[in-house]
Amino acid sequence: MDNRRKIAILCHTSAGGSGVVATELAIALAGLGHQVHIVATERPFRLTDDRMAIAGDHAPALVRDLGENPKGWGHWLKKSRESVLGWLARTGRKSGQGTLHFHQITGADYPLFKEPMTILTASNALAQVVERHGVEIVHAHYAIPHATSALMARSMGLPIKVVTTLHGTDVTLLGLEPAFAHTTKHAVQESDAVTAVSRSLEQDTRRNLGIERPIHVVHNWVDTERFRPNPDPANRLKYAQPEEAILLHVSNFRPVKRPQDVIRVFSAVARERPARLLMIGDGPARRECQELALELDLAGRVQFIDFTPAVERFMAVADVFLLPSEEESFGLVALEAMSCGVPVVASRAGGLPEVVVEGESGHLCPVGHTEAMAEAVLGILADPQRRAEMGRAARERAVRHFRPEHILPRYLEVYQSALEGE
Ligand code: GMT
Repeated sequence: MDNRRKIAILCHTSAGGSGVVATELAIALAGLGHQVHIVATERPFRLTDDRMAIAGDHAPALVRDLGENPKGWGHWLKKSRESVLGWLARTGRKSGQGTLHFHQITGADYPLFKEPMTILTASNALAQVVERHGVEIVHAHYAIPHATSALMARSMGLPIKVVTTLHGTDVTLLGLEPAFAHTTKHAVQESDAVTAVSRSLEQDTRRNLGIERPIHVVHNWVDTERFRPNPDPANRLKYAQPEEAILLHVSNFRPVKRPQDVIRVFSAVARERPARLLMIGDGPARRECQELALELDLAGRVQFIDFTPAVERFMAVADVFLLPSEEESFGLVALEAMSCGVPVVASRAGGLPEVVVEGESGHLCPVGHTEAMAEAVLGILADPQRRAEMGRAARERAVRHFRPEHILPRYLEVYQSALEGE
């Protein structure tokens, strides 16, 4: 796409992959020269201050302008911009100075309303942004409720195309709930273009919702400059003794992640060799995980660390990354770990086989088979040379297939096809 576009991105802001993907996409699009508007209830957690130069607040929308203050872009954006600019140069496309704005969706504060009115307030905020800034494309991340809000804005007669990205649980869990099934199907059917983050999710969407329309598969990407191997013995010593292996899990501790399985896998590993487990993040099942760790006599060997946007610090010290999810449409955290050169032991669920190659960049085991996962971990740890080879293969796979310049053009093609009416 050669023209600068005006794009609004509607996303969830809590610690979760869909918000990460939306944020990274927004930053990269601005880096390419497009005018990008993030519309959300609060600033997405990965859109940290150092990644967004503050140009001032303008009521009612908070507007922060990256383009006018490129010095504030920080290391990541510089690198990302360089890699995207490299891609532009190679493909003969033009670049330019883009802008990134954040618009906060404000709540409806009226005593009659007991329920949150997010669908309405989001579509209203979107309509304002579209009118004020001439937005042409609204990219809704996660069908519920964002695609519905975007469609509502379009039905107000605004000249926008709605692109919806399905991230996983919006289809695999929520889309199946009777409370959401009809509205999710409607959102997917009526969007001008739809993407899914894996082939597996594309197939689940067709199967679960009975959808026949085209769905473009656009995988998650990883910034391989930021997520890179960084062997630093001093950093490692903060978490474990030299002879101890470090296992790592990062998630929002929702039941779908099966975080208790991580504790069980670790328990079996720790019976056989010195090891530590780092559990990063927070969510509904964290307390249960802490209790299970105590019950299994693992106190002192499992460390729970609150969610941090700088997860790469922990990935750099890990020997194996664990992701035993029940469902996982892609597994962005697994890809980030691979990019840091860390082999992954995960469940053979959803799109994970599209990310982790069995026996090469890690191991995939049936969901809930914690003994098999522990064996896989012990196998990797038993042979340091093999572990290093797997780590290299994991990194190579991330670099070869999942860098922004591989994935970003796919989104641009989807935007183009939506503008042309598919
Ligand atoms: O994984 C989560 O709990 C968060 C969730 C989200 O929607 O924020 O992540 C989903 O989207 C990510 C980005 O596309 C994918 O990498 C994750 O695999 C997917 N999570 C699940 O399918 C459980």
